[in-house]
Amino acid sequence: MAPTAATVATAAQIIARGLHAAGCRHAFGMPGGEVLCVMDALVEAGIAFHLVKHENAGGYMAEGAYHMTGAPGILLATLGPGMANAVNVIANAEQERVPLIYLTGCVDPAEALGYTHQVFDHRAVLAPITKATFMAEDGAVDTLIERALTIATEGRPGPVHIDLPVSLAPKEQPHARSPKYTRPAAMAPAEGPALEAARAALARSKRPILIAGPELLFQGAAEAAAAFARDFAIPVVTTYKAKGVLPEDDPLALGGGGLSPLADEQILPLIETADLIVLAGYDPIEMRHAWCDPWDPDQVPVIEFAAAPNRHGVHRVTHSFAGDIAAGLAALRDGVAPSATWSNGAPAETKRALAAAFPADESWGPAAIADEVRQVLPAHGVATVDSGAHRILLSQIWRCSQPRTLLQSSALGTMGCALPLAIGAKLAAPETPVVAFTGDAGLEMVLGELATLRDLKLPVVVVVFVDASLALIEIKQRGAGLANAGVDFGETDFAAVAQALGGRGVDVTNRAELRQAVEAGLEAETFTVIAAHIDRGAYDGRF
Ligand SMILES: Cc1ncc(C[n+]2csc(CCOP(=O)(O)OP(=O)(O)O)c2C)c(N)n1
Repeated sequence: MAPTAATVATAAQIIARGLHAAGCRHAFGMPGGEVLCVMDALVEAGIAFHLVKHENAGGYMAEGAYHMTGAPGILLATLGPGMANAVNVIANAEQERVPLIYLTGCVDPAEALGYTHQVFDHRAVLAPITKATFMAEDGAVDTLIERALTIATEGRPGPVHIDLPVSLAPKEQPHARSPKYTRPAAMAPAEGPALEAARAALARSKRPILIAGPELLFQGAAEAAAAFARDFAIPVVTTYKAKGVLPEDDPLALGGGGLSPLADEQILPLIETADLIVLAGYDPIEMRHAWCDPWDPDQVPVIEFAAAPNRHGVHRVTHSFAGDIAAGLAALRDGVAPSATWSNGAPAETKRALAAAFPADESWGPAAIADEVRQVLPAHGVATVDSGAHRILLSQIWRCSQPRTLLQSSALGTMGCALPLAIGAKLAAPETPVVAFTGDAGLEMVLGELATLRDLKLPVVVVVFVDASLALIEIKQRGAGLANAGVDFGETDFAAVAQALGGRGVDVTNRAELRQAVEAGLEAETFTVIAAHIDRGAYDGRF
């Protein structure tokens, strides 16, 4: 039906309304003259626009909001320098499977033929790190936003870029349809020989193991996977991103693997003795080299349920079912009676060995910091953690009883994500207590976003591990027998910086001070930075 004159919307309004219809309520970014119209349309559509200090951090805030709401994230940047500032977070969204709509302004294509200031090919920069990149076209903006949302959310989610020419944004689109965004229903595996063989393998198995990954989260299939594991007494290893799929105090939960050699030393030998491996939403993009070809699918049945066909070549499987993972697990167990597993008690022994490898009872140090905050933060509280030595140790120690309660960049593994992830999560779920853990170098990358916390009046607690060192890289440098260079830096007074930016700042050097600071921070009106001082070398031999 053709719209009446009164309802004719501009290109920017059509995009904004489409995003609103998809559930988006928050957008983040830094405007320039070229995107003012888009910003205005977002707000008019009912999507709050949050001004950030750096576009890249804005993308992580959008991701944090996505984890809390399930709606795609929105990042807005102006042309040229604005667009280029977010390259890291777009690559991150691609690797971490985050549905992110990246809106940028651009000069009109006709103008770009004879004008060079701030002009380069945005789409060429973003093509390898997005699921799709589009230039909006007059008369097809309605189709564009529908396609962008579908592509960002279907299968394995990821970022989609829309470049909107300056003069198209305010242009009325008289023939536009109202946005219709239909999330495709996922497919269950069809009956057939592959499914029958998989069922037979489950029925025969005495030593099954389940490896759970983040595709369970975006498909809402975590509970189905946990129930399957419990009903069939199958021990569960997760990636870092999938921690909490099975509450980690469950005897069957073996915690997260993939990044810590010390943890993998315990986990991989157990996998080697399994007689059935079930991969549930497992995506090896989070895993290091030890997880390349960790099994031989000709020797042990490996049954994979994935959101989309795997083309990664990282490992091989016996049967692969792409589509609805919960439906896949239901089809697998259909008609199979659970029986006793692991009569040798090996998974319980692995769990004990993992706990012994990562003791958290030290009087002070990085493990004590994780342990103490875990005791204070309620089970539904959300923690974010940056990249560095602190992340690997914390991810092994931190127990999640629900999924999406430890957010991190575990595929791209970028620094500078923890603070903005926490900001986005807190903004989208104000009742949820949120703590960000970061190294001192990681925090120094994004210090300006403390001012964003101030402006948004969010009482996020930021715990910074202060050791004046790029600890993870210093360990590698020393391990390689290289001279110390480029890994040490001066100690920043983070408490003073926090106060200067309108927040609270506290220095702590023991468990009691830390506990008190976290408790006070969670009750405060504004943000708190807790500078937790640890010794250089505190991570040596720890992961
Ligand atoms: C954007 C980015 N730059 C560089 C790296 C490489 N890198 C990984 S960890 C790390 C050190 C981080 O230091 P800090 O934040 O102090 O944490 P720590 O290792 O001391 O826990 C570096 C430089 C990275 N992952 N991301």
